[in-house]
Amino acid sequence: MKWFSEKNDTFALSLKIRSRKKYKSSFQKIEILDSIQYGKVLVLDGIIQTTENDEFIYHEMLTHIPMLSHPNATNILVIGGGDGGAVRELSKYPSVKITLVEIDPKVIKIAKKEFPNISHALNNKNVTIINDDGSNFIKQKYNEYDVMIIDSSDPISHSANLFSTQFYKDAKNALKKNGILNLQSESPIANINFIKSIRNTLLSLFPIVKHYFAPIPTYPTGLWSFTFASLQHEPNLSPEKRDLLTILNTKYLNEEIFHACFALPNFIKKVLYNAS
Ligand code: SPD
Repeated sequence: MKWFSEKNDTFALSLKIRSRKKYKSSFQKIEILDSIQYGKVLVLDGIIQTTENDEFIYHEMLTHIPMLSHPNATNILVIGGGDGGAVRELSKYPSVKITLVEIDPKVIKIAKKEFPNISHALNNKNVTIINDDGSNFIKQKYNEYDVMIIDSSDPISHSANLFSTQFYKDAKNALKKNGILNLQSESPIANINFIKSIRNTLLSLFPIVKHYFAPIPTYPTGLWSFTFASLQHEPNLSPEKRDLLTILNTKYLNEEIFHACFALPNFIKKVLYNAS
């Protein structure tokens, strides 16, 4: 048996694997691993995106926190997320219309074949798939979406635009006035200053900016952040939404975690809120 390692300048995460398939698209290298610990794994340009055994934590936390906080989200935009995990979670809400904008059609094709339990909702009638760069796509959109989910890869290569000030301005315009923007915002242990810079940019556009955290064992450092931004809505679990959460069939998120995930460890508070 072999090992796969995701390596950056300072550390590596290794998985023992049974097999490794390699593909190439016009955007990136795509690999499918069969790992002992985490099941099948989607890797893009050497970076782990999705594993069968821990993806539920990431996708539930990325989608349900904003969806449950919004009083009535029906028109949803997902940027990135070609594996379909975010769309699967969003499809649990009645009467939603979901648009997925994924730059790389090959990721969707491979996800449908290799990860049916993650990608199945991509075939739903209420899901529209558009292959485009999300940062271009939202430039033509005004006052349209209730919730926007940014399910990007790390801020390099074609994903870098999805962390830019211009992108956040365009996202604000694309959202309805009571909309919520929610993004994956990297590891607080690897780069808390990056989260701080996202925070400062978003605070220049939205009065409400909140960060929350979850363990994602296969992302570097294992602790991951999400950032929630809105003009009107704070993260909130109303009594009706509490009832809805109990029937979403989530494996990670529950009422206690909904509240606890916003509790910030001191080292994060210190940087994000200049707390002593
Ligand atoms: N370090 C990798 C972070 C990737 C976050 N996005 C993953 C997309 C899964 N739908």
